[in-house]
Amino acid sequence: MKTYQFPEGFLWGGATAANQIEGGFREGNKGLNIADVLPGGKGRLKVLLEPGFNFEVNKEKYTYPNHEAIDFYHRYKEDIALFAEMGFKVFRMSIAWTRIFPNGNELEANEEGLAFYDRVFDELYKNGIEPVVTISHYEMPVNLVKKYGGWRSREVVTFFERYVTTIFNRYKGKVKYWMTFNEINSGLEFPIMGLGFAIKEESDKYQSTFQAYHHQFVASGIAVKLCREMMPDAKIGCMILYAPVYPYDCSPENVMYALEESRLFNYFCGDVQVRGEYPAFIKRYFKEHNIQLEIQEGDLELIKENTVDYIGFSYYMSRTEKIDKKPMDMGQGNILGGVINPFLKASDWGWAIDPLGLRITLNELYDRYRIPLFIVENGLGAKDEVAPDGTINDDYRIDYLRNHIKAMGEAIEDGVELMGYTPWGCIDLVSMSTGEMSKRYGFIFVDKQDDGSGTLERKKKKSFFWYKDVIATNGGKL
Ligand code: BGP
Repeated sequence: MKTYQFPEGFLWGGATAANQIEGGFREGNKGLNIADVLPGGKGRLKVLLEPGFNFEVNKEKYTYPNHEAIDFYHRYKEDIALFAEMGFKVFRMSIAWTRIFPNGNELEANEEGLAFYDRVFDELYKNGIEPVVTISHYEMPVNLVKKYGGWRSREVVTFFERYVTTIFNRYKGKVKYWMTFNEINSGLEFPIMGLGFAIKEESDKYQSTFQAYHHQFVASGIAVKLCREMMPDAKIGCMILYAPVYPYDCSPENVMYALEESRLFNYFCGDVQVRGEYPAFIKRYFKEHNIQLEIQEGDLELIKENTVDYIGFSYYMSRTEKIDKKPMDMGQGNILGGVINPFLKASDWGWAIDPLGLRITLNELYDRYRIPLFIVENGLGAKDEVAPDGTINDDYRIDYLRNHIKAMGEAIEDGVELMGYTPWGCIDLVSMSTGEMSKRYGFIFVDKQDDGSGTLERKKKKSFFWYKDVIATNGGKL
């Protein structure tokens, strides 16, 4: 079997987000964020469209899986010890904005929240693990959503700047790798998570969405600038949800359509954050959809001068497109749309499994941007069973990850500069799109069920031991 060479110092690890692991949703003066008011269940991203949804907690009507999540808030020491046992070099996590500024717009930061992340970072260092921190991972303060309409409002940029200045100041000696907005482009598909608003009106689809993006790009420019000034040794990246878009067939119309879809979804945000300017294709799109951005003096210079150091991205699936798709062509559960690709199998949630697509992605991104890449999410959501002897034999997960790591090895041979790999949900956590616990990604099983029951006990799956070997051999043994 072919073996692969990964660069020395390759950043092997795992990835999570505060709202999906911490729990303690009201502890330490934490305020409510978007994830706290999203009920559990498959339709959770759609519930916002229900008339009268008011971004409040209504426990009579709904359950809220993020409120307790997997209780990392109290169990972080145990979890970090398990990550260290696997040999993690890095751990991707996020800071919950609402632990630091409970309402998002206070003048003073919340010391209890700041102290919590100090404890987590210290514990990571004690275990030889470097944190990789996402500044904003689908955790916008509810107050900013209700009062300001999320990123629609320019004022949110000021609040974000205060939040970023505070955490940079506090953690500047402790965090070397930062990322601004998780899956920034996802707002085009599910705007509530990243942009802080539901698509309700026609203007939200075009005008408000892209105005909100402009505000995020300015916010990102500010974060990069502050990072350079305050932490000259740190690296700061963007974070993109990447899914290569294949044309369904070789008809030039479908090829062009796939190209347009890919540019809008995969490249629009990257072009602004990496190249520092709005690309020509988006200017045409703005014209065609009558979008007029309000741009303040200095915004474009700020964006141009403060581009990111690396590209963090998530990769779960590819997408296949044709212009005249009919409902019967479309897959079940493919969160990004598109038609069924007859060459690929899909996960139980209908996400197309495509390891070669990862090699394609790495090459496409590197060809376009020529800066280091970091795969900060990848993995298989699956239902795991605990056997009567207590073991969890997740060979399907090992297969999935092995094939994706091989694709990374090939891309490195192609010449791609890849910094690291942090598979998603290295410990079972609450699923973003469904709010379920039973959609599991982890190397570590957490005894918690969809209805909230369970002891929260942690158990090592078979993949735990496999991944430990992968890291120990720097990808030599897959
Ligand atoms: C990404 C998000 C994560 C995560 C992952 C898996 O889009 O950044 O927060 O949840 O997808 O998705 P899901 O939990 O829906 O399976």
